[in-house]
Amino acid sequence: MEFKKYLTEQCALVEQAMARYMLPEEGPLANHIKAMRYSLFAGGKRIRPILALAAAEAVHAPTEHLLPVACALECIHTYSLIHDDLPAMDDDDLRRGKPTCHVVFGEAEAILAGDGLLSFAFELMTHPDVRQGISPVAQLQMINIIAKGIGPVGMVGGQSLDLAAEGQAITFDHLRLIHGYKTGALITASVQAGAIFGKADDKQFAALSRYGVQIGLAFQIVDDLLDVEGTTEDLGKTAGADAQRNKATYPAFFGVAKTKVMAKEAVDEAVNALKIFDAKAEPLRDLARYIYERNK
Ligand code: GRG
Repeated sequence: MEFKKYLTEQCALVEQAMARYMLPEEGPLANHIKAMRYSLFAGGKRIRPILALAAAEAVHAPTEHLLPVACALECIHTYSLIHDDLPAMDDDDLRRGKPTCHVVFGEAEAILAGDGLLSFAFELMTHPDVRQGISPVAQLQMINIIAKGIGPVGMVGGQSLDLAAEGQAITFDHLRLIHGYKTGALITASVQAGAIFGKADDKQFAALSRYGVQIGLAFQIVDDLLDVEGTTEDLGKTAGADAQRNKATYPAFFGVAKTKVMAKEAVDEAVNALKIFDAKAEPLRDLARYIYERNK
């Protein structure tokens, strides 16, 4: 119950910050900004920003000046969803319970809305507010880690591998590689960004990185499971889409029961990685359990 309250409060904090930092829908660019805002404010669990804030909290850092970076992580995540849903990629018409960006604004504007959100994320990460909580060197290090996590040897590379693997017989090792890049890299980078902002020492940074890798893995395994067991209504996106596209997934390799065990193992390993931290890391531990138990 206490964690549920924490999650609601952190989600509200992120929503308020996004409302504060996001461009207003006015002037000659109103339609472009409207498309960005449409997908950004369509709901979403806000897991990546909340993870960044919780990682900073775990090393006893005040998080107020991390908020622009938290918002940037959500902008990046939203851009990836908009582009993932495009006809040239997964061609989905439902996301976060609403028609996808390209259905509402057209394909070209949806591409630009994604590009706009990605670029705006870099404005947010270099926002003057962030500099009040971090040295310029650490800020650069944080931006570098996020850029790597979302780039060619991260999320974008993972998406490329994922598309190439569609309909192909791939090995489990290759599936793990895809998941690690496509989903895990941004989640890990979110945790690491919070750690750097919070001035984590080397040992703390290594532990938080191990945590990030494991929850990234758990997140994607559960996503695979929800595609099989969840409903379109709960998920806000089309259930059963992986099977329809003949995608390799954990349940396709191992069946549902074993996949659940594997997700739980990843969560346990994530929690285990946090044993050097005190009670301030409790939200991170709870977030790992939440990732396993979520139904959307
Ligand atoms: C197009 C560059 C590019 C990358 C796409 C994120 C991604 C890579 C594709 C999305 C496809 C997908 C379903 C991936 C599985 C994991 C995932 C990112 C799920 C959606 O994230 P949630 O559950 O969504 O955090 P909300 O809506 O809650 O933010």
